Amino acid sequence: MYVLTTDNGAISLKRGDITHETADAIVNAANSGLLGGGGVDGAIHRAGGPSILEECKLIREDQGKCPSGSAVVTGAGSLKAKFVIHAVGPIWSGGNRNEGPTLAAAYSKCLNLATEYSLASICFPSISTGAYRFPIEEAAKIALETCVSFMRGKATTLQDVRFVLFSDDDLAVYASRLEELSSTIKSPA
Ligand code: AR6
Repeated sequence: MYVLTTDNGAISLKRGDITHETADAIVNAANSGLLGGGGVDGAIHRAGGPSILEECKLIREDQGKCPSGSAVVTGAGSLKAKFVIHAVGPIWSGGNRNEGPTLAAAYSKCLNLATEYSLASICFPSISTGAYRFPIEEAAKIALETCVSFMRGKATTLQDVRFVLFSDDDLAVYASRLEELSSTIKSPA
């Protein structure tokens, strides 16, 4: 079990299919168009049913595309969740196009939205490390640092922040980044 405990709650890692998770919110690695795609996006729309796309279309009509580094909320259709938070990560293009801060912003936006909606649990996939080709070592560090710093520093309703990684290799990368972070965190004297 890979867990880092903070004052607010736990950040944990597991291998699995995010569409099978039970949580208040499941995060989707979406694109700016918000109208579905492959990877985890395709899996969430398939498993959750058509109501998720209908809500995404309404959001598109209302506010246009969702920029990278941001996120929007819909219901979760038939998933075992109350909400899907559709987060748009950056497309990797070498690392000099603000990809790191944009990825951190996408995670922060999800954590802030979950808090705004008074949610206790949230599941993240590894945003941007599939079709968007963000190197997973660096993405994992950014993802975990953003969540740890949020859970340590902010007043939040969140108690359970769960990363659901799709392969053993991805889980191993996240686990070693989490271990590094755990060793740098000092308990108060
Ligand atoms: N559960 C958990 N993780 C999954 C699942 C699943 N069911 N399926 C895939 N992954 P990607 P991105 C992992 O490509 O890089 C889409 O077409 C996958 O192994 O889904 O942010 C969107 O519409 C990888 O580790 O998202 C966008 O156009 C991670 O999820 C674009 O891809 C993210 O891979 C977004 O690209």
